[in-house]
Amino acid sequence: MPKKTIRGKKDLAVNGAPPAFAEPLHVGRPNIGDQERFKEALSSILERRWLTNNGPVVQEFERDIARFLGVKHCVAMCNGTIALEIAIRALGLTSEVIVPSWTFIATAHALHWQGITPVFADIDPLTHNLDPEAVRQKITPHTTGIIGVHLWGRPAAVDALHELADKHGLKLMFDAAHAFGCSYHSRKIGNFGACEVLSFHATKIFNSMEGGAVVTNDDELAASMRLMRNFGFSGYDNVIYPGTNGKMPEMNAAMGLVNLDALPGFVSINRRNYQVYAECLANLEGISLIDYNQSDDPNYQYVVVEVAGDCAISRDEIIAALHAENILARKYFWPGCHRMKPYVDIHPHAAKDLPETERLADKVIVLPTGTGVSENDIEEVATILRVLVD
Ligand code: T4K
Repeated sequence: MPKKTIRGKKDLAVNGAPPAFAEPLHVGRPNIGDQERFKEALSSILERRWLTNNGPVVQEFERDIARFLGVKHCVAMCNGTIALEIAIRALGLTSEVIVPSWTFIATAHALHWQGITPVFADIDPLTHNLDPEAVRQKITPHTTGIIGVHLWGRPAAVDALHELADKHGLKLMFDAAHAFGCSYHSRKIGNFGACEVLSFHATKIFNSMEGGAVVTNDDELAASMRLMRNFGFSGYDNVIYPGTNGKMPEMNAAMGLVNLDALPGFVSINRRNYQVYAECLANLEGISLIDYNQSDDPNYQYVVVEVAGDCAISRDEIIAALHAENILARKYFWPGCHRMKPYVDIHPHAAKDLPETERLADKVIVLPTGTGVSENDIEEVATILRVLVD
């Protein structure tokens, strides 16, 4: 709960006043469903003494996720990053793969970690997603695939990327870490490309504490990913694939099942939060909230604003002022993967081909939302923003 009245700049914490919130207001506070049901599920797991290695709860979780998304296979994993790595390997990607730089670092790392070069293509400033024309310009004889990201849960340019991949004989997959439950042309995200990767990290709208999955309609791909997540074992004593340990523990699947039932409630709170932000921030000079298209079934996981170049105060000053109030807004995904050390080493001049990414990286703020954030909290955040840009 906010605890002070703000009438002007002198009431702000950056100017010596007490912070608006006694406890931090987070962007990624976990949404948690029925705690009693989770505790019961945990007791059963302990009684059964089957804790991991494709246990019954994981199998139920996989069936429920596949049904919810209308996809043939869900291969549950220990987190989204390992799920990306396994999908990349199972698809046989090598050499160069085109990705956005405007994404969480895991998208690029999952390639780099396996000796594949992520080649960064620029984004469309309106959607924040890969610009297919920029992708086309990055295709070389070494390119083997494209990873689109449905950033903020807004679908990537799925059709155009499919067309491009088909034309050039490239594999296409999607990082759908933000897009659980969202749709593209009335089909759930999860059904596009060769496969799509989900994250169920604690900070995601739908979480299994840690967790992730690859979903696909390709039987062969699903079968090879199942082997790869379990060291390549095909029965006792027989390894037929290179593999790793990507298994989801039973406890995480239990959390996932409880939260899957609660998902409609989480989305409706996020939608309400988004609408309150939209009302409170309307007509605020220099700050604009990104839109969601109703027909894409947005999950409203992220409340993203852009600070205009001519705003009275810079994005970084706003972030500093919000943090002083205990509002832990984030600059996701500043400064762009291409400006992080491992990728500066590989592509020292990447920025010149990424003008939209560069521009956006200096503008974006992600504001707190989720079931832990109330209408009052949002009104207070908006009041502070209004005073800041005044
Ligand atoms: N692809 C994309 C596009 C992604 O965004 C991600 C992950 C991945 C792939 C990889 O999926 P995973 O391997 O993670 O399954 C967070 C998350 O750790 C990460 O999952 C997420 N994207 C990314 C966007 O955000 P950080 O480093 O910003 O997290 P952190 O620790 O600063 O936490 C964020 C906020 O949430 C803080 O204010 C604290 C709060 N929080 C966090 C946790 C873990 C809580 O209140 N409770 C908690 O339990 O990366």
